[in-house]
Amino acid sequence: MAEVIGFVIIWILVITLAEIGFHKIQAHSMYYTISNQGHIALNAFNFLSSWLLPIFILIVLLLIYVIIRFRAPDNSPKPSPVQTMRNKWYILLWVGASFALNIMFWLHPTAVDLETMFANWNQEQKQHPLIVNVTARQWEWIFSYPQYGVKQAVNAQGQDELELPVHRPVKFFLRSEDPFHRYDVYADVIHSFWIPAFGIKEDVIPGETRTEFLIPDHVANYKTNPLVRVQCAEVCGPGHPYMEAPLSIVKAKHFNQWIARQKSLQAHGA
Ligand SMILES: [Cu+2]
Repeated sequence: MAEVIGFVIIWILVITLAEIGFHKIQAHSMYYTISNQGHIALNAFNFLSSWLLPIFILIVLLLIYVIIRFRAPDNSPKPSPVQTMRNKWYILLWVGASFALNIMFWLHPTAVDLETMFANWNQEQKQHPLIVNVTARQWEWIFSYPQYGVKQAVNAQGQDELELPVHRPVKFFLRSEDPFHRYDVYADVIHSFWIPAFGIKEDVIPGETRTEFLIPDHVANYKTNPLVRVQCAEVCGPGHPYMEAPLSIVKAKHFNQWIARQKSLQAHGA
């Protein structure tokens, strides 16, 4: 019994240290999250991590404890006399606890957060969302803004770029290029639309149209933070690592100026 109590005390001590360390890392976050969807995902990640740390530590401590405690004496060739195969209470506790934890994680964060996301999408649908058509091809991201008649948004150097107004819902339609709608060798391959700062990643599949819905909640720029970019996250050929595009989130006023600039570039055949 004393051994069990000692083990539990050590377990709690290590958990305390690990959780303190984990919260320190969170405070100086390695993540940079600037979308409503991203915050939901990040909170879920943090919640699950803080629950999984004690379980991980329990397993590692048990392993170390068992290795030391039940080590066979150096010069004894015979096996230990009593071999306990089963302990009813141990099995009940282990299975019961695993079951309870899984049910809990399914309810929160999975079901609760999905409900929140669906509610957000219903709400955002009513708020005149910005539509961005995204076309992935080897090896380029093409962004068009059908509500503004902008066919391909580019910067001064003629490179594709994505610009979004802050606090306005945006709906991305994601397609892999298929210029002749033949789903054959002319169609492009599978890509993956990843914006690290938004906490979203969605495969872009030839012949399918997929969507992403979110609200950017900070003015930000790829120049100050490389996580603010579009990156392909599905190996799609030799150009894959360079299949990225800069992203800027700007105030509504600047977005309108940017749209005007895109239209004049387009009019002048740039
Ligand atoms: Cu790729």
